[in-house]
Amino acid sequence: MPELLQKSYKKQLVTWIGKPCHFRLLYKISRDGCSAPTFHQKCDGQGATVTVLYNTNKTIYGGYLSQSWDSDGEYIDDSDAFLFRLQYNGSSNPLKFPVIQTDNAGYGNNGYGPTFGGGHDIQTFSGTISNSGRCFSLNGYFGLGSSYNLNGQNEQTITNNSLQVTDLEVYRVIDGPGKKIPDKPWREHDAWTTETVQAQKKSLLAYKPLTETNVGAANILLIGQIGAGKSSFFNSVNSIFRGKISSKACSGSFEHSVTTMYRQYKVKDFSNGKFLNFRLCDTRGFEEEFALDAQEISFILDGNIPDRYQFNPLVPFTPDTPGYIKDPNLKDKIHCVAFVIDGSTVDVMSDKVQKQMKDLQVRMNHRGLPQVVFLTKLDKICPDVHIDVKNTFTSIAVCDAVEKVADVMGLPRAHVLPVKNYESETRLKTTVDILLMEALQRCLDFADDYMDEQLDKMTAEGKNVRAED
Ligand SMILES: Nc1nc2c(ncn2[C@@H]2O[C@H](COP(=O)(O)OP(=O)(O)OP(=O)(O)O)[C@@H](O)[C@H]2O)c(=O)[nH]1
Ligand SMILES: [Mg+2]
Repeated sequence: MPELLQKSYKKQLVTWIGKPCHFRLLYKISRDGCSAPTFHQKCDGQGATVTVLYNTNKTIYGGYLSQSWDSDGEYIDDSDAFLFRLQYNGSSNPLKFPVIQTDNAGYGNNGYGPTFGGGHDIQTFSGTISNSGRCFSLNGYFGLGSSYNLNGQNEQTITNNSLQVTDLEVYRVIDGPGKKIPDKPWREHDAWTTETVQAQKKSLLAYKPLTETNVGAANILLIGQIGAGKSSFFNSVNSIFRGKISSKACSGSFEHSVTTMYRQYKVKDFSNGKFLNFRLCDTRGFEEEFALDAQEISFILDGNIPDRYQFNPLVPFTPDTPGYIKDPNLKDKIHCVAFVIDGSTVDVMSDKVQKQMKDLQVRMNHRGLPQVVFLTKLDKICPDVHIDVKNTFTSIAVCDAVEKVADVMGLPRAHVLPVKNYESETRLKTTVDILLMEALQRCLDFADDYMDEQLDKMTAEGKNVRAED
């Protein structure tokens, strides 16, 4: 689950703390549960921390302690402590409130969540609080002004009078600047402008596989875990060329794969009614306990499985299955594979899932098939990208996820393509379009290389080459 604290607020906190430092998330009530013992278990003895509350009035406030939390029922003496407000009513509005009664800066009690000041200035919660729908109604209280100097502010202007929070996070404050990618992007990219969108569209509309291959449309296979965003990727690309958000392929979150039918989707450009010369082949997703049938995947790669084939996990596809394409040509085969991976799960990808991907890769490598990764849900990896997709190539979290996936998949970093699918948007966005079309264009370039290579092979052998397991 991603951190909520955006980069600009982190920078503000570093300025207030007054020395180079960075943050590591220790505790988050929406992830770990809102319970005083859990807070202490995760945060006691960790050194300096910052506690941040996000309330339903779009106000962000909290407190910093340079000393560790503990559970001994005593006050924590800390002359560097301060309370703060970062955001008020949805707008950035940072203010710092220094400690004045330093021996009462914090209060460590196993029955209490983060508590600041004698009195207490902020008592976040006690015991355990359950999540009531979209927020947590914390049972704490404010005694602001007891141990901290409010500089003329009050409970209303600091907290917007609410302990109803969507989240509460505690970060460990670590000395040193941390891994920093300055303002220079970690990957070169085109300008985030409508001109770029137009140029990308033009290039995709003009795309055509080499005439000698006799292939009318390049086939890109979308493959990956359930819920990774395969169908959403097709829907997103389709939306771009439709000129508005559309959701032709079923997408959503269910226990098992939402997609149960093999579909070779074509994309139509609504401005001229023509189809683009590629197909996005959407498969069902695999699960930790429910691998894809390896032979079935081979049939897909080799072009034996027809469009609209209904997957049946109990009865795998065989040459006797109705619709089996007996002598597929290059035009029926897959020309590039895109592993669709949910960026927000990269850190917790199980060994089983990694093994499934490796097994699939063996089959692809065997056929010399180019592979890329579409790293989806960037907005869930990094709060800055959630705010603006333009931050993708300066986001450390995205850069880390790209490196990690490249490592796991044994692919060059340049083959890992960050994307954000359309999911909650109601209108198209230049930035989202640019990432999607960049990823697609890369796939088509790789598909062309593959077809070119196959053509050479066929010419050399004087026949239609079919890969075998
Ligand atoms: N926030 C966010 N959500 C996304 C993104 N891409 C997909 N989703 C959501 O993730 C859920 C699953 O997406 P699908 O496109 O159905 O995933 P799939 O890979 O086709 O899943 P199966 O067909 O079940 O294997 C949906 O609720 C999408 O709205 C993304 O980039 N960001
Ligand atoms: Mg799907």
